[in-house]
Amino acid sequence: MNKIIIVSNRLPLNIKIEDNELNIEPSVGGLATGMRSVHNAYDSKWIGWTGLAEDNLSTVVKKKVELAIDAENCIGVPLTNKDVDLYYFGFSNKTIWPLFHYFTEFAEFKKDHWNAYYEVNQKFADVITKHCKKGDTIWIHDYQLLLLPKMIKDKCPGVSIGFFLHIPFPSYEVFRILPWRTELIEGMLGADLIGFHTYDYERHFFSSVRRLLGYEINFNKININTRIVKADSFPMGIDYDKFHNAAIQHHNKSIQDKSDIQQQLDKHILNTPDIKLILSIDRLDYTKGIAKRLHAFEYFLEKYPEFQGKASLVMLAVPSRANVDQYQRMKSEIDELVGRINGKFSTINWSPIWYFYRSFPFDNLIDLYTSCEIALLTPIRDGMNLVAKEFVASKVNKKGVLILSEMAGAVKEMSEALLINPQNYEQIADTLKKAIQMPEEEQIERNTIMQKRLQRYNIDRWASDFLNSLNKVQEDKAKYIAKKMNPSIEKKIKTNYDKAEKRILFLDYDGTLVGFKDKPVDAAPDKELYEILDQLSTNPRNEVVLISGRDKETFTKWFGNRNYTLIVEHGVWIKKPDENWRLIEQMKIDWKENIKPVFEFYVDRTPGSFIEEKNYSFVWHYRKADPELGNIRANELKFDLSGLISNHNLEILEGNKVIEIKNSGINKGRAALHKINNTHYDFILGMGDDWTDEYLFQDLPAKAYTIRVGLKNTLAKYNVNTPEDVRRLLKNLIE
Ligand code: GDG
Repeated sequence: MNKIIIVSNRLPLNIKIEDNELNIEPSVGGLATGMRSVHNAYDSKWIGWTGLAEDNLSTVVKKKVELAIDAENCIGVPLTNKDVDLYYFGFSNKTIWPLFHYFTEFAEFKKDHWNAYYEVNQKFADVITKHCKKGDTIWIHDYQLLLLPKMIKDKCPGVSIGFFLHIPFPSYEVFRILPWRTELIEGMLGADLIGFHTYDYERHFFSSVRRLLGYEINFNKININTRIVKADSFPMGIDYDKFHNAAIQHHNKSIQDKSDIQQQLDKHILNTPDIKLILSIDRLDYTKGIAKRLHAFEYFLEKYPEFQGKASLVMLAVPSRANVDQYQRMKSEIDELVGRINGKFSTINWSPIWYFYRSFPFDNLIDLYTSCEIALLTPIRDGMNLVAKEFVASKVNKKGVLILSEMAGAVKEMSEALLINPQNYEQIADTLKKAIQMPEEEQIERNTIMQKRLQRYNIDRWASDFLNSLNKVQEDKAKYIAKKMNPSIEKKIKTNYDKAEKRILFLDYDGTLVGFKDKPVDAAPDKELYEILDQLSTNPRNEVVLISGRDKETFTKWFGNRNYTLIVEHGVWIKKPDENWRLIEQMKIDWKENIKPVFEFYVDRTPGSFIEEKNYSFVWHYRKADPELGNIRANELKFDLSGLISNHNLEILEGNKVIEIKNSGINKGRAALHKINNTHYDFILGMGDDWTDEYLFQDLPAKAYTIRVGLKNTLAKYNVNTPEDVRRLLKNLIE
């Protein structure tokens, strides 16, 4: 049976060894909690590091660990202390983490860190490929394993791979700083589906793919030679019921069942009934904006002194990555700030900040979520921020106010929160005042909307959406595979070709007989191509028709003296062997003088682009322009042209990095029909690579063999991958 393999840097377990005995507990944190439900719901294995370095374990303990995690359906990837130091604390947390969160000044670029990152990704790949088989689904998580999808795909092309990035994907201008940027992107593209929390991260990713690798992107699908990779946004949800129900139970607890923390909180609230508790919970990380939050809170108390003694910040900072320098420095800075602010404002009865530097058990987390009326979450950058969602889910009576940084991915789904810029102390101070004074009806109104959304798009929905989307990619692939040329179809075509008395072959040129070049003039026919076409056309039973969007001058130069029929400008002109060019249909060209300046305007504004003028059309080429700008300008040009062409019987064609305008009703299908009209052919072949060839596939008689080059949705009966495949197929016919 096919299974799901979940892969993350760490297994979702905390393993402690005391006196050679193991103590295993489920670990906390967004990814672990979120994926646990997938792990339980499907027949799945979870592969990751145990958190125990190999060099610290005796053989006996290693075996014990292996057995214990096997009971949890987990498989360990053995890592040494050195691996963890260079790959995890090094490349993952000193290079990728800061850079992807726009802390470029913290990013280090060390070759030995990179080497270790590569090697550890390879170690993961080795364990996974040992345990997976064709048809399995592998879901890889996060920034520590960006190279892994490709490593697995190269070795096991038959598995379906999903990758989810839990942190932001930065803008190209930041991503390009990385010396190993191409390797990382190529690594990710080994996946069949790549998921991000938000559309912004997705679009940054596309921009890097376009600029670094030049792959064509159609909506959210990337065409990579013989593969299609899809990227999409899946905002991660929470286990809503778990938080909501825990909060309900919490309210029903008797005094003696309450935790120490809760009793202290209750006492404090009882002594100072109008106190407002403001909560923040984060890993102690520079991306979370903890120091800025403290400065802003200090500023709030100064700007609105009436709240001194009436508002306290309850701040839980969970220790994280304490081996990394920046985290140590930040910890000292925060300790000092808390001390200074408390020293400055505290009274006998009131401290402005209650600071906890540790991890709390889940029940205490609920104590905090339910007791604090306001949450102040101010990340400088945050992939999503689950704490914001958990706080809102825990508000059973719907009262409470969430203040959330606009730099967190979660804002996209939580626009009813009070949004702030974490750098703007003025705004944070004013927003705190607004939150404290917000009428209850307004709180209920805002939280009701957010709760509904969080309940609907919860963690299970997130996981199933991702997995369904991954399945869909596989189904699409299956459709292509069904059309893919194979030896038995080739044999059938060859047999029918051999039997036929009168044959006609319609062959598109660019992208079909030759590959694309930066400049169209560089795509001239080579010796091999002439040989193939000449041999085909000297057979008296054959008629070879080159059918292209090219102009007649170029085709005259290349093929004017050959024994082929030429159809150019998408079906405007035809030239039979030894005859002159003639128009297939009469057309007007008086529109050209009005349209030309529009094209010239776009050439001036888009470096690298140029115009090709044909007798009955203009083509704007932007293959050599900046890919992002090219796409934007192409859309603008289409828009401008569509406003101009009404009543002129013109149409706009969008080809591969080209926009063309020409008389309408003229296309390759119509031209091909014109050619075969009234003649009986018992073998018809049509080959092309872009959507202008779809007219040909559509209009040729049903018995024709139609073949599209490249993995695209097509009306053609079959798909081949490249122009090399086309040539091989033609050579096979000649033999
Ligand atoms: C990364 C991305 C993205 C926290 N303290 C305690 C505790 N927690 C739990 C919270 C929450 C999780 O940890 C933290 O999740 P966040 O989303 O807030 O932040 P990161 O750890 O940075 O997570 C982030 C996330 O991945 C998921 O994709 O949202 O942007 O940076 O669930 O409840 N849990 C317990 N005790 C604590 O003291 N039990």
